[in-house]
Amino acid sequence: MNIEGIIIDKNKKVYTITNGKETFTVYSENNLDIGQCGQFTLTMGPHGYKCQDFVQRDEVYDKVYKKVYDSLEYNRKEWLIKDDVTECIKRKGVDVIKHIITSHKLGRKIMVRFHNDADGIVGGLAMKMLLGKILNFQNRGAIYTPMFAINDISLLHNTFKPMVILIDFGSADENKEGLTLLKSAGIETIIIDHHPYDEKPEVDYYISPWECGGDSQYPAGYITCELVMEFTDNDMIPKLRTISLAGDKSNLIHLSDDDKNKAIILDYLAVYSRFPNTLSFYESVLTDENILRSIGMMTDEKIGAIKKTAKHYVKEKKFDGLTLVLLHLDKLVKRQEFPSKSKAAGAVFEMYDDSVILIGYGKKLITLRISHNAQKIITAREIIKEMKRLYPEGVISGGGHDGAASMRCDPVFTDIIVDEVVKLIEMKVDGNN
Ligand SMILES: [Mn+2]
Repeated sequence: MNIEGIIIDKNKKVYTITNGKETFTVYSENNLDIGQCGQFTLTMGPHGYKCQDFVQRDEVYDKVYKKVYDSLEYNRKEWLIKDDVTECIKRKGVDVIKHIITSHKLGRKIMVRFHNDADGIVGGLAMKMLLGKILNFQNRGAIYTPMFAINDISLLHNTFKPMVILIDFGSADENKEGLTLLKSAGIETIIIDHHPYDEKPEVDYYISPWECGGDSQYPAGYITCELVMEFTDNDMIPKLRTISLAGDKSNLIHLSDDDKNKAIILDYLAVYSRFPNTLSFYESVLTDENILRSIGMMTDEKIGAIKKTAKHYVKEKKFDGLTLVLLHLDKLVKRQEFPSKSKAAGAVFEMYDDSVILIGYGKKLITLRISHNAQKIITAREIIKEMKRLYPEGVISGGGHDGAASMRCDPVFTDIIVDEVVKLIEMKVDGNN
């Protein structure tokens, strides 16, 4: 029997070959590699198929790809959030997911990197549930640094047509260097993100609500879940959607306390999980009521303690219809512990009502929280953009959303920049009155 196919897996001399419709387990004396494609001549022996002859033909890859791609059907009903933005994301995103599934089925190496918070974790989990076993990394921070890129290139460079998928980060300018490295190594790159950008990142596929007339309110994990659900019936994914929305405090729909608690638990775990392939761990925690309950108690306690002591580290300034809050984070939060400085700033921010700008600062971090109402005066992104312009050597990196964003600063400059942010806000308030 002759088949046109691709080797998608191997274990010593036993190969898995697909022709796009069926897979064959084949024994071969030849030393072949994953990704090799062409015509295989098979004979059936007492122990299964044996490869008698193999002729490499590169064009077979595209043929098999097309067969698999065209055979993928989506099975879906309505998205949780149904509007023009999600309609557009769906239209553009479904084909990208088809490409990912097909690539995975053809034996390509796929690495998923996700932001280390609830939203990012949800996106990573959805991808894992779609594809099964994948190489996954929790990305420390929201930037794809050259260090991470080199790490990934070294892991992937000898594998068959590798692909990197970044979830919930990768859009801001600071990612350029890392993304350029990936590109130069010939690694196909896909970003699913909802962070805003100045310049659209140059990657092979880019899925973002900002490309569809939306904004950060449509979190990356949520988008990933909905797109993945087009292709799989896994019953955990619908629940993950709302955890993502809760994690990034989206107010597009009403969210339950259970969603909010689970999001906080993922944020908690993310602070401490520094090992590779964390997704299986998160998955098992989310399905274990006992662990959920005990971690839930711990996070409640820690956030409660933060809220209680925050008043000692807070300075407030009242304007007409706006409260400006300065929060000293280094004393409030322990390094490398939950909640992170930015999550602590978020928790304190929640204690205020609708018109508030909070500036949380530590030795080398400034994090901003701006309520929806106050974003009419100025957004967190505008502030960071202006600080980067004024202190290019003081702001090491910075970015985020309109209502929540952070800057890493050279410690020499942090206090100066905080003063400058206050001045800028005062100026804007004056201008508005
Ligand atoms: Mn996010």
